[in-house]
Amino acid sequence: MRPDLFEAPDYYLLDELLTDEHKLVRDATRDWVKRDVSPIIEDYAQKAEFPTQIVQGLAEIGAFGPYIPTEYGGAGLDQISYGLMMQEIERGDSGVRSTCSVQSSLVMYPIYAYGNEEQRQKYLPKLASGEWLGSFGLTEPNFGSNPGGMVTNFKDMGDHYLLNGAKMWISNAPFCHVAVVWAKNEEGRIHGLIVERGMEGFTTPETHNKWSLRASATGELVFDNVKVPKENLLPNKSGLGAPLGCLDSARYGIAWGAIGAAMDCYDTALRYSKERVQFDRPIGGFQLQQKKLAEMITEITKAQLLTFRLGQLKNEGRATTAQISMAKRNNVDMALTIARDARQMLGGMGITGDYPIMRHMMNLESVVTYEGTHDIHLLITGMDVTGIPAFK
Ligand code: TGC
Ligand code: FAD
Repeated sequence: MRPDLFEAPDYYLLDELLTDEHKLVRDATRDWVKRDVSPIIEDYAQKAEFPTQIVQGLAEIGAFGPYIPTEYGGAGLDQISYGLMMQEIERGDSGVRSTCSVQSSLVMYPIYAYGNEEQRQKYLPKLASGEWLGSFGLTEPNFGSNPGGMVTNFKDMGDHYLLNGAKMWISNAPFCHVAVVWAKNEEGRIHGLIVERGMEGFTTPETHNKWSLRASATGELVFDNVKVPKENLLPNKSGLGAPLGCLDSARYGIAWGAIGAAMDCYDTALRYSKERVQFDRPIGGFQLQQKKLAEMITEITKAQLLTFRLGQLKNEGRATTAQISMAKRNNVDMALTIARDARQMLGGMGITGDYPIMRHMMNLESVVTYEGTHDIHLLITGMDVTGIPAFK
């Protein structure tokens, strides 16, 4: 890939609304991405391999548990800093941001919010330091958009639980040390269990042949009579609302992350449009190309404003699930449209790994599907404004 010359667009001077801490976190993450992600990411995406060497760096910049209190090893930052971090990391690659989302919002968050003190002390510092990586098992082969139908289950055997079932499409599964797994008890109530690698009957086969998120490892979590110690059940919340509560936090991070991918595509296309000459003038001088660039910066700016306000609401504990859905859906769709237009602006060069656009575009096909599909988020908004659920 060519040198990373990224310059972030800030058309409405949003920087003026950020605190010094926000800017420090954002700039440190941006520098780290330029130094440690951009030079290697294309190669890893082409090889379909997760770059394990960046795990330590992610931990050092605070990307594992940005908003988890420092007493548990987290960075103790606010929600806007968390969002800016996700934006910068996804500017590098959605797969790398995925690893952070899973670790922070889908593994550390439920242990912090639904776990007891012993569980927090045992797992959170190791996850924050990157010594352990986690995964989150909600989706099953027959239950994706409808996780409430899950069939993975556990039985109370007196001194332990016996876990059976399978989860599919699980980020980080192939190498995770621990998995937060959602399963039904004998009464059909959903609970979270912490399953550790090495427990007999627990396997994590990798999912191959993905055209998207190639630098992120995806796999299954398979439970064949796994004996889970009773102390590994998350005691403080149960029901479908427990995993959905984690999704609120991860979807919020994705709303910011998608802006990063869009900014990278826009910035690349803008630079290219000034350099590439056809018919004796830079292609950026043609109205059709200017239309694309003007629409891109307009949509990025709208997404930045939407997300910044959402961050303020999240800091105040007032952001609703439906508001988060709107931002996730809008921003990922916006990024995907920009990636497709930016790719066209680069002509044939747009399909090569010399530029990041095609990789972003393919990654975003997963981002628009996971954490609730584009259509499910529309239905969440529809339900919120009408009061009538249209899922079933
Ligand atoms: P529904 O009846 O609406 O709700 C069941 C219970 O949950 C409560 N609830 C929530 N609680 C907390 N936070 C939320 N966001 C909540 N949303 C709902 C709700 O109040 C109710 O509570 P109670 O006490 O009344 O029982 O549930 P439903 O079965 O009708 O489903 C609703 C629907 C479709 C919106 C939901 O199932 C959904 O969001 N589906 C999408 C599934 C999804 O997003 N899966 C993501 C898997 S994880 C993933 O993709 C990780 S990718 C990671 C990466 O690599 O970055
Ligand atoms: P389905 O639910 O089968 O949906 C198929 C289509 O039907 C979609 O277009 C959907 O919008 C539509 N549809 C479904 N229901 C309705 C309805 N009621 N009304 C209208 N349309 C509907 N899951 C995890 O638990 N943990 C992870 O770490 C994780 N990582 C992932 C990583 C990747 C790369 C991918 C691709 C997925 C990951 N997922 C993970 C799973 C992801 O959350 C699911 O793929 C997603 O929720 C959709 O489920 P599904 O694929 O089964 O599609």
